[in-house]
Formats: sequence, structure tokens, C-alpha cells
Amino acid sequence: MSGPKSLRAALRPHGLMLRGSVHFPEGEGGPRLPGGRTARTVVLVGHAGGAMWQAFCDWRATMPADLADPLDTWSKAVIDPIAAAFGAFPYYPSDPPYQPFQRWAIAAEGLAASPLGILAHPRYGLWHGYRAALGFAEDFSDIETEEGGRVPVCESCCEKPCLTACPADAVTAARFDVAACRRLLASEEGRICLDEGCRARATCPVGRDYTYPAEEIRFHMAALSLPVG
Ligand code: B12
Repeated sequence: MSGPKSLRAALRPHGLMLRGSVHFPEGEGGPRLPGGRTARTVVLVGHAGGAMWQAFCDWRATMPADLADPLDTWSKAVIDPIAAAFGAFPYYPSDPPYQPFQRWAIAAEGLAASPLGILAHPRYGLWHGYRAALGFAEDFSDIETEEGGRVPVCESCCEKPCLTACPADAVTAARFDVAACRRLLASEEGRICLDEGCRARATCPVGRDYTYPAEEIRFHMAALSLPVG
């Protein structure tokens, strides 16, 4: 790899960032690479706040209106060439078999799950995600994590407003009830969630400055309301 600094520079124009890395002993635990070896290093590529949305919208405007899975398609259009240039194999979060992105993020960034299932970040709150992971055959142990991780965000939140914000009680301390959420989204009462976003996510006091743009929120909510295929 020509270094984490140049990888960061290649990602930046697309509103993407290097979130952190996970390191695996030879042959143990890493995802499979083409040719049968397993990755020694997995670098997480992600986004926070609205940084990625404008880059995606600019690209989207040049594509056919009925393009399927536009955000995933954009991720591949942007990240495939970067992975090739850095000698990495790209994994994408929505491609089956699902790779353990959240487990990797917990290892790389020290994050912990919120009651919504989303990992809470001390700086970005619930307003961040992952677009790809780059698998390398080599062990690059000198890659730094974006600053901010390793603080158990929800543990130190006394009020936990997310637990009482959902009208369908889909968000509980024990689990996120996907079926209850989807029933609400399909009802008249759930229209406001589709238009303005998940109310539980919006009540999180952490990372409010990174709340996604309204159009991006609607985009993700529409995807969430689709039945699981
Ligand atoms: C399937 C899936 C869902 C399903 C969950 C079904 C279920 N009950 O498991 C549905 C469609 C409901 C869902 C919803 C959402 N998801 Co989702 N989802 C995934 C996906 C594609 C696979 C999860 C998986 O099975 N992984 C395989 C196992 C082996 O990986 P793992 O890391 O070891 O497993 C962890 C997860 O499974 C997690 N988990 C278990 N149950 C649930 C339930 C939910 C809702 C989530 C988010 C996580 C989660 O706990 C495990 C241990 O940490 C991942 C991407 C990925 N490849 O991981 C995104 C992913 C987990 N989702 C993500 C997001 C952001 C969401 C939504 C917020 C999308 C939105 N509308 O904006 C919602 C959350 C609900 C809300 N309140 O808004 C992000 C989380 C980023 C983060 N900051 O942590 C991911 C990583 C995708 C990404 N591109 O970044 N999701």
C-alpha cells in the first residue's frame, strides 16, 4: 500500500474516510481474499455527517433515473478503482454473504452498539456508516484510527431518550424490533418517520452536528421500509 495518508487523500474527494483497521494473524479470522489467502489487514472506509451525500448526488445526476441500488452502485464505482490502485480487495456491506462490518468497527474503533443496533460514535453519534472494507494480504500495523473512538457512549447516557421516542416501541434496551419498526413505517402514523427520519435516532444527544441532510435521511428510511428480500 502506498500509505494510509495517500489512501485518506484518495477517499476525501468522495466524502469518505479511513475509519480504522483490523489486523489478523496469518490465516486466522480475516476475510477470504481471491486466490484463497485470508486478509491480514482490513481497512474500514466510511462516512459521517453529510460529507458523502453531495458527492453521491453529483454522480447520481449523471446516471439513469431508474438505476437500482444507487448508493451501493456509487460506492463500487468510487471504491473499486481505489482498492485496485492500493492492491486491496474490496468488500461491501450490502453484498451477501454479509461481512461482519460492525464487529470489525468494534475492533477497529472501540465503538459499542446503541439500542438501535447502530454503533454509537463519541463524535458522530448515530450519524455515520461504512461503505466498504479493503482487505490486504499484508499486515499494515501502522494505520491510525480516526480520532474519537474508545468511549462507551450509551453507557454514560443517563436519560436514554432513544428508548422512549419510538411510537411503536421498536427500540428497547434489549433489542431493535425490526418487524415493529416496519409495521409502523407501513402505517399512516409512520409517514412522519419516512419523511423526517427515525425519531429514536434523532433524539440521541451525541453528534447532532453530524445529522444527515434531510434528503439523505429520507433515502435511508425508504430503504429501511422495504421488506427484507
Ligand atoms: C441486515 C442489516 C440490517 C437489517 C437488520 C436485520 C436484523 N435484525 O439483523 C435492517 C434492514 C433492519 C437494518 C436496518 C438498519 N441498518 Co443495517 N445492516 C444490515 C447489514 C447489511 C447486515 C447485518 C449482518 O447480518 N451482518 C453480518 C454479521 C456477521 O455482522 P456483525 O458485524 O458480526 O453483526 C452485527 C450486526 O448484525 C448487528 N445487528 C444485529 N441486529 C441488528 C439490527 C440492526 C437494525 C442493526 C443496524 C445491526 C444489528 O449486531 C452484530 C454484532 O455487532 C449491515 C452491513 C454488514 N455487512 O454488517 C448493515 C448495517 C449494520 N446497518 C446499518 C444501518 C446504518 C442501518 C439503519 C440505520 C439504516 C437506515 N435506515 O438508516 C437501520 C437501523 C434501524 C434504525 N433504527 O434506523 C449500518 C450500521 C452503521 C453503524 N454506524 O453501526 C451497517 C453496518 C451498514 C453500513 N453500510 O454501514 N440493517
